[in-house]
Amino acid sequence: MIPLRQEWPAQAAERYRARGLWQGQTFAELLAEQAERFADRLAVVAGDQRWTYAELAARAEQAASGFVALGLAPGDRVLVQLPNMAEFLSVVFGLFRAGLVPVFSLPAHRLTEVTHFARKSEAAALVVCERHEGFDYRDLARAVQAEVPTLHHVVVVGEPDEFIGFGSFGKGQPAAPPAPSKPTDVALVQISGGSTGLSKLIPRTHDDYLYSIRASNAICGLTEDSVYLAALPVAHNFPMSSPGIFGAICAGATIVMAPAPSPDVAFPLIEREGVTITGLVPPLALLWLRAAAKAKHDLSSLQVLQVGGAKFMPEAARRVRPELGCTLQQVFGMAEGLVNYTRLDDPEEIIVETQGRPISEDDEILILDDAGNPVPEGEAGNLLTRGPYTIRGYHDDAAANARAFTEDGFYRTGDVVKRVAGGYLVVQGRASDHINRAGEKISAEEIEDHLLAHPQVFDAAVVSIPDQFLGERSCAFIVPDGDPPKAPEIKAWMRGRDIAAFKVPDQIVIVESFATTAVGKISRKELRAKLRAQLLESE
Ligand code: J2J
Repeated sequence: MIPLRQEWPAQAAERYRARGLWQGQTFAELLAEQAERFADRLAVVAGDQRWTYAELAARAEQAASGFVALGLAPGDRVLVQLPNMAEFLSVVFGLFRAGLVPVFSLPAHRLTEVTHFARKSEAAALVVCERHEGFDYRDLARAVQAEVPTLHHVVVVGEPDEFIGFGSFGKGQPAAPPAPSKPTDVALVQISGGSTGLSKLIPRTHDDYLYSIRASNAICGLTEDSVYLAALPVAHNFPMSSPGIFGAICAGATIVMAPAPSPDVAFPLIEREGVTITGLVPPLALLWLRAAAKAKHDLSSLQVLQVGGAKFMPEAARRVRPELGCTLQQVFGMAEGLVNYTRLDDPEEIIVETQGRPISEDDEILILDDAGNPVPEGEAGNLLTRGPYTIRGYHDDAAANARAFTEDGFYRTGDVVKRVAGGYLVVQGRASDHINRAGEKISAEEIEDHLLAHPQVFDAAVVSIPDQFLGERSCAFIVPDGDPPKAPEIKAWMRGRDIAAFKVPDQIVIVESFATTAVGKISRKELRAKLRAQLLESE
């Protein structure tokens, strides 16, 4: 098994510790502490389940016993694919308690993605729910298990069929022995947005992740009286850690799990549970703004609406305070680390016009031109960063690491930003070729690879097209091999590739050939840019 590692140079690590950023605590220790301090306070609400901190800790303890009884050993990886439900927390904290490492997959992921994560992480077990939004995850688990030889166990929240049920999991088993995790160990694995090819694995340590979460709590005003609505899928880094569900646990606050982020589901929950803060991607924020005008529910408890994952346009941002009656907080973050927030007491212009500034004084920011030289203040350039919670490398991917990190450890975010007064960043675009579809990142390369497998496709280029609602949508240009395929056929065929539905191209354009320059073949990047420009011109 390839060990999971995330290491900073000794000097940097010492500084982060000396400055009190890395506090030397693990997630298992955190929950144990909170269960003492906030024993009878409400930790999580989901449907008609309401668990106190003491109850959550007891359930996590039982889950830990179950995982140990399966024969899993500290350091083993467990793929977790669960929607927003209370058990997400008992599973994940059960894994932490047993010294196991959760690897997070989104509910939208399908066989292609889940198999890739399971293989790449050498996962020994998979935890899924029975079904969600009409999809049966047991079928998926069966197919993944057939492909991945290390995947010995499947645990199902709900009716397990031939698998292990989470209902009585760990009951009557001996207590899990103390897990030997160190704060510098990898606590969990996040998934990259995947700017080139398949998603990469992002190992985060207890020290670094907990620092980013605690510092986020301070910036977002999370206290034990806060009620956090988990509207976005909690496996994603934003609702997990900025400050998200883990921030809520760190604060002794209450998490309300929304099964869906739409206003008809979320608004009644806000009223019933007195939700004070939540996070959305821009298209959802637009939906909420539209629905708020005729909402029958009392949303007055909501103090902070965080919006991030993709650029929130100033015109929409400006509407949040008057129409929703709460403070907008823009969040520009990435699963690799760096998170920027507008501060709650910032002037309205900063909140509306910028994507915030870094969490930490120790976040180092470089904004460079394509030749690698710093751009003058206020001009756009490529954003690079390193700091106390930004990774120094992906798991087991030397080629990606060589591309994405400089020799002195800066992460090339692929984002193009400008820095304005006060160190605030404004996202201008990006250098890398992915599509940010409503906050879901799609790698152009990954989709092109799928398209090239189609017998009637000679060549394919996938680009992002501005979209009023989604922010961006995906468009696939296809050069046919013989008879041109029809767009609906291509879409249906893509759906059959067992990939997340958001990756199926929104638009398909058949072209005779891809233009090449007189000199010869142009790069993929130039080609995509050219095709995008042609399409936009013709519209
Ligand atoms: C423009 N682009 C943004 C924003 C992210 C908090 C919030 C979001 C994420 C996230 C996260 C953006 N405006 N406000 O992990 O903890 C784009 C950038 C960035 C990429 C990272 C968090 N907020 N982006 O979205 O790993 O291109 O994390 O590099 O999914 O999303 O995507 P991801």
